[in-house]
Amino acid sequence: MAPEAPGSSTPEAPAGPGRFITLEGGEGAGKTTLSRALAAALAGAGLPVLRTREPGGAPGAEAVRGLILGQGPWDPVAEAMLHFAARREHVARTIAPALEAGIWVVCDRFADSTLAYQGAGQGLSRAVWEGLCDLALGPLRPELTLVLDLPPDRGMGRALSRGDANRYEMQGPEFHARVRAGFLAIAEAESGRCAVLDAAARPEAVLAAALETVRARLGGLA
Ligand code: T5A
Repeated sequence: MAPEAPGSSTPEAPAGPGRFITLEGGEGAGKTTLSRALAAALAGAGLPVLRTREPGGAPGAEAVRGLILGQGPWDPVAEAMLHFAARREHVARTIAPALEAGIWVVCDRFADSTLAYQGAGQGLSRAVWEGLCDLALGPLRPELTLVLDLPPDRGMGRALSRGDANRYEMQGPEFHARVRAGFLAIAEAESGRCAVLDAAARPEAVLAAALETVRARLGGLA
């Protein structure tokens, strides 16, 4: 369902006909690679697709991304609020209009990343995360979340091979182990929405598993 529009007093907007898929996982798990391939496959099947990412995905949200990744350290609640401020802009300006227009949205990271990184990783309470979800997203939640699971040392090896580590990538192995466990706990608790994919597989195999899951859970693909 679409979120409440900024400034609107209507708590719940009507559901849009588009489909909302999110990709989640730790550093270097292959989300960007999969989002490109998945969006291309959906478009190849004749579906209207929008590929987007967090933090970012709208002009204001991209500006907040610069604050989150370029500055800090932040107080953990302030950091979570920055992620949700960016997310609210992203939803209001990009995701909700696309869903309302019948577009399939493939989003690289979403609210589960805040629960895994700021919650499991940095100690933010689930109650605060839930409050921020309700405030920023209204009833909007992804229909399908693909969790790319990979041992953190392998993912970090992939991410660091690009040579431009961000603030989160520079955290120690215990942090990344907690983030991985956080994503797996989310997937286990919400198995109807989430599917865990083996991100150690070759990119073509990860795409095949993703497409099989999309077909099984959402339909709409030949
Ligand atoms: N964050 C974000 C929070 O803390 N809270 C939040 O709420 C949100 C939304 C964003 C950072 O912000 C944090 C998490 C992040 O640290 P970012 O720069 O957007 O940072 O980076 P990430 O989202 O982490 O994405 P990465 O670019 O690090 O990794 P990806 O997208 O998972 O991986 P990808 O596809 O770029 O691949 C990395 C490398 O591996 C290769 C690719 O070719 C590439 O070289 N690769 C594979 N190699 C072998 N087998 C495969 N299957 C492969 N797939 C990809």
